[in-house]
Order: sequence, then structure tokens, then C-alpha cells
Amino acid sequence: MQRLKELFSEKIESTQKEVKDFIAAHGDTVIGEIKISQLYGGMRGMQALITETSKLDPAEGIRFRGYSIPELQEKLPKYPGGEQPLPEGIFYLMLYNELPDDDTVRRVSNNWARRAQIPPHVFKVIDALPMHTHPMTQFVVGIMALRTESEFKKAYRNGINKSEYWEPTYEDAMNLIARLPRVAAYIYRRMYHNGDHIEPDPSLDWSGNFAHMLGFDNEEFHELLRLYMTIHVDHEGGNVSAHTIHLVGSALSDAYQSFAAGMNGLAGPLHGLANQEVIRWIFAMRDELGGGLPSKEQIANYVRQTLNDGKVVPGFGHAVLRKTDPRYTAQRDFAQKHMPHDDLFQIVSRVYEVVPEILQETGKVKNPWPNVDAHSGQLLMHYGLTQYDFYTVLFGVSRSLGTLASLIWDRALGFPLERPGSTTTELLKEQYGKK
Ligand code: FCX
Repeated sequence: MQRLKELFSEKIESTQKEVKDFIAAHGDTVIGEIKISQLYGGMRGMQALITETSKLDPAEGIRFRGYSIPELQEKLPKYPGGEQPLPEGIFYLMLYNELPDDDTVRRVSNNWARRAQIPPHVFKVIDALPMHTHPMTQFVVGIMALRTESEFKKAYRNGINKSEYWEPTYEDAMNLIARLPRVAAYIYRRMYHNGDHIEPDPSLDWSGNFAHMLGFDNEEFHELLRLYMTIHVDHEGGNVSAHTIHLVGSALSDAYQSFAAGMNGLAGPLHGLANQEVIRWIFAMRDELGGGLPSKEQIANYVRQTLNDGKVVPGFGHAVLRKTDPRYTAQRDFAQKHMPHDDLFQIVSRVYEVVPEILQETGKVKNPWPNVDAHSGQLLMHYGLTQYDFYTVLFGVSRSLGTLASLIWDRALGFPLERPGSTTTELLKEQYGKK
């Protein structure tokens, strides 16, 4: 049976040729124009990157290698007796551009389990941080401590030929993905369970083992984590975390450096940190209103107050999407099936009924609909993962799957250093301001 890495290496040559031929034939084709407002507006709507693993449609939402979330829930292999896809499968799909069968997913799972050993200094480095250090900071520090293991760093020092960059990148990506759950679980148990750590169970799937190390052995929670780890993997290339990982990787920084950089972006409140902010916002509203299920009117007043205070309503809006995020819908479906009467689910649902209309009234919010972060915290809360400062770490573990599959392709396709141009307002005015 072929090794997973050999299988991947066979894909490279034909894809390299496909890309090379395409650039040769169409490299001069103009695909868009840039407006001055886009330079000042966070480059919205500019197609400026190649990311093979997924594509985001404003109306339809994310597709991974062409497949929507519901399609993947149907087509990807499941854990025996389970209904949700195994994240190993979506990683395989993104890297190999083909749907895996049950056996292949088991091989990915076993491969990661074999790589999961963490050098002891990583735990020591994390333990040296004060307990009040935010979990995302601890996560980034842990990833950087793991960098002692980088194969790319070693290979580069030994003078590797550029045609082989993908190989140590593949090793680093696979090792990092295999090790992140343990690092994340270590931080969680350190912070919230007095350092009472739980050893991995290599017989479990990647996210089942992650749930186990966090301290959750309920099979329904394992299913939730499989769904969670599947839907947060990737969101095409321009979002802050994915773009950062690609950008930093383009300097031939290794997977550890690139991924750590991206995680600092994910930790921003307008990006991945929004998942903790949603719960903080809902709890603050509930406290202010004296507990219980707030009425629609009470929620509307609270939303208006948030806006009047010059703050964003976390979990709503998106830079690309213009409809309810299918990642939100997948989580809502899970809640409807497993916990329809959960108190927090009732609040999240009511918030969904109230917020879009108010955001629309502002006349400036381009997408009033909920994104992935509006729902994830409620599901975790239901099963007892109540420490919401930790939520973005879960997002980060999942995001490794898409962004590191992309990073391997970046090196396999020989993508160059990313270095766009910039200009100044003065120069722009000189050039275009007189017309
Ligand atoms: N609440 C209040 N105001 C909002 C808003 C929200 N949820 N969403 C957008 N706006 C405001 C913007 O702040 C901006 O105001 P300004 O003109 O005064 O600066 C205006 O509406 C136009 O912004 P818009 O073009 O619609 O949105 P952007 O592409 O600039 O920003 C994000 C997109 C996601 C950053 C924005 O909608 C937001 O801040 N949402 C809340 C935070 C959040 O949920 N982030 C998670 C996003 C995502 F799913 C993820 O990465 O995890």
C-alpha cells in the first residue's frame, strides 16, 4: 500500500504542469479592476490570491474543493455509528482533491496518532506562563515552542533544493496537525482543571481523542467536535488567519512560524475571537436583564445599545458572505436535533430573529446575517465546555487543517514571496485626484 506522502507526491507534477500551462496561455488576461476605495477598504472584493483548498461564494457560502457542508456531511466518512464527518476526511479532500473512503480516513487518523508525541519542553514553556495568560497566547507560545521539531528548518539549513520544499513542509504540517490537540488540551486542563492532564487515547479518531484529552467522553460531544473541526477548517484564502499563514509562509518561514502568525490573527475580536465575544455579549445581556429568556423587544433594545456604544454585535456580519453562514446553519441543525429546549439555544435563536433587521436599519452593515461564531459557543456550553475564553483555540486547531493543506500546496507549486505594492495618499492624489 502506498504511503500517504507518496500518494501526494504523485499529484504534484500534473498540478504543477496544469498551473504552468494555464499561466502560459492566460497569464496576461485581465480579471478585474481596482478602485481607490478598495485600497482604503481592506481590499474587499479584490481577487488577489490563489487558494486551492476552498472557495467562498457570497450567497451560497463555503465550498471545500467544490463540496458544500451538507454535501460533505453526506459524503465524507463517519465514525462508526456517527453522523458527522471525520475531519481527517476533509483534510484529505483539501490536500488530495479527492474524496477519501473509510480506509483512507483511518490511515490519516493513524498517521496523525503516530506523530502526536510532544517534546516535554513544550509543556514547560506553557507552564512558565502566568495562569491569566489568554489561552490563545498560550496556544501561540506552545506552537512556537514546538518549532524545535521543524523538518523544513533543518532541511533548509542543509541546503535543500527548492523543488523539494514541499516535502519537509508536508512533514511539518502533518506533525503540527497531529500535535495541536494535545497542546490545546494541555492549556485547557492547566487553566481550568488544576493541571489534571489526560493522556491521549490513540485508538480514537483525531477529534474524538481531542475531546477525550479535554475531558469529554460523551459520544454526542465527540460528534459535535467532529462537526466543529470540520466546518472551521478553511474559508478561502483572504481571511486574516489563512492569508497570514500564506503570507508568512511565502518568506519560507516554516509551518510552525506561519501557523503561529495566523493564530495571532485569529485571536482578533473581528475574526476568531468573536466566538468567545458572542457568549460574553449574550451573558452580559442576560445579566443586565435579570436572567431568563429575554423578549424580542429586550434583545432589540440591547442590540441598539451595543450599536450606540460604538461596538459591534459579535457573530453577525461578514466581509464576503451576504447570507446566513452555512456553518451557522449546520450548527443550528445540530442544536435542533440534540438540544432543542436548551435555554441558551432559545436565546441564540431569538437573537437570530432580531439582529438582522436592526443591522439592516443602520444602512451601512453589508451583511446583517449571522456567521459561524454566532452559534458555536452555545453548543459547547451545552456539553459543559463553559470556559469561553478557550473557544478560539478550538477554532485554531480546526483551521490548521485547511491552512496547512494550502501551505503544502504553496510550496509544491513553488509560489513566490508575496510582496504586493503599496502607495501613499499623496501619490494617489497626484496621479488620480485631478480628474
Ligand atoms: N455590528 C455592528 N456593526 C457592524 C457589524 C456588526 N456585527 N458588522 C459590520 N458592521 C459595521 C462595520 O463596523 C462598518 O462600520 P463603520 O463604517 O462605522 O466602520 C460597517 O458596518 C460596514 O462594514 P461591513 O462592510 O458590513 O463589514 P466588514 O467587511 O468591514 O467587516 C466583520 C466584517 C466580520 C469584521 C464585521 O461584520 C464585524 O465586525 N462583525 C462582528 C464581529 C464578528 O462576528 N466577527 C467574526 C467574523 C467571521 F465569521 C470570522 O472571521 O470568524
